Amino acid sequence: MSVTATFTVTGMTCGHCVSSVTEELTELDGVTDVAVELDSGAVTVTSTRELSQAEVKAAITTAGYDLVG
Ligand SMILES: [Cu+2]
Repeated sequence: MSVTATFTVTGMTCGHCVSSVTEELTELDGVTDVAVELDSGAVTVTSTRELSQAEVKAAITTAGYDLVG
């Protein structure tokens, strides 16, 4: 099973921010791919299970950014 969900992250300004967010999200159980669009803040996460908003928010907060919504 593969689930794709898109989230909006604010506060990212450069490639380093993109790597931080990608790294934290990749550490979530079941995540197989993370695609970050720096300009729009759109973060697309592909995983083998449905992720909860809470765990995604926690990962993004740990990275130092904010999840919209
Ligand atoms: Cu940065």
